[in-house]
Amino acid sequence: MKLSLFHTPELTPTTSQPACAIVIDVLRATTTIASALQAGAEAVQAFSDLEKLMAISEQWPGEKRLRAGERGGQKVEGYDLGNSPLDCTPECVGGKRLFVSTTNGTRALQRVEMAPTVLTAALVNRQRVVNYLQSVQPETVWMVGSGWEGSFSLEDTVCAGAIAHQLSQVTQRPLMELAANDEVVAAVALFQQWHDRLVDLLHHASHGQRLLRLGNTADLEFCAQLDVLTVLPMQRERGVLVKS
Ligand code: 3SL
Repeated sequence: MKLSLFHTPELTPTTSQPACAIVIDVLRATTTIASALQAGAEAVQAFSDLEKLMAISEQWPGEKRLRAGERGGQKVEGYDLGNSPLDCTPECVGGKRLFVSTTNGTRALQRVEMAPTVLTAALVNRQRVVNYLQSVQPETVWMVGSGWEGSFSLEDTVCAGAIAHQLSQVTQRPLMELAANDEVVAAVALFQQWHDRLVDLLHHASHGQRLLRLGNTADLEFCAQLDVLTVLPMQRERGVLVKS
């Protein structure tokens, strides 16, 4: 198994595909996807385009769908939900399909949707992703950070580092053997420095600060938790993630 990290969808190669792609958007899309599926949502269907989301979700029974939209950190007007993992209670999302569009996370998903296996990861379900990699041993694994509008993000990088670090521990394979690019080594160093202060790191992150300005302190605290969810979101068909 060889692990690579690409910090943004834009930096992710388009000329080849990995055996397994892992999309990361700690703040907050992949944390929300994990929370929704853990709480019993039937599936999460991701769209980069709001018009397409509206058109496709219109064909779904009204009582079985929720539209979740975020732009600039805020809920899209007229949608049922924004992008807060804290809204994903069993009462709210149980048995429903979430039709979701966010600024960066759904674009990252689209970038790798053709890979044979597509997973989503966040700090909250890190261990579950590591368990999958340890048991399936895909030959090439790409971790794809969502970043923010094309630029690097601390929170996605620290999550990639948390995955690589734990995988190296459980497989007893040195990081230098697992890592296929320098980004993985740097991400592990970031995780090692901040692993016991993840919430502080999220407060330093530029998107963390944006969310704090919008009053989302509780979301940052939730998203900073390591290994609290046991769900593995996996793409079943293009753009549709289910609990595996
Ligand atoms: O960019 C995204 O995909 C979102 O996760 C951003 S936010 O945290 O909902 O603002």
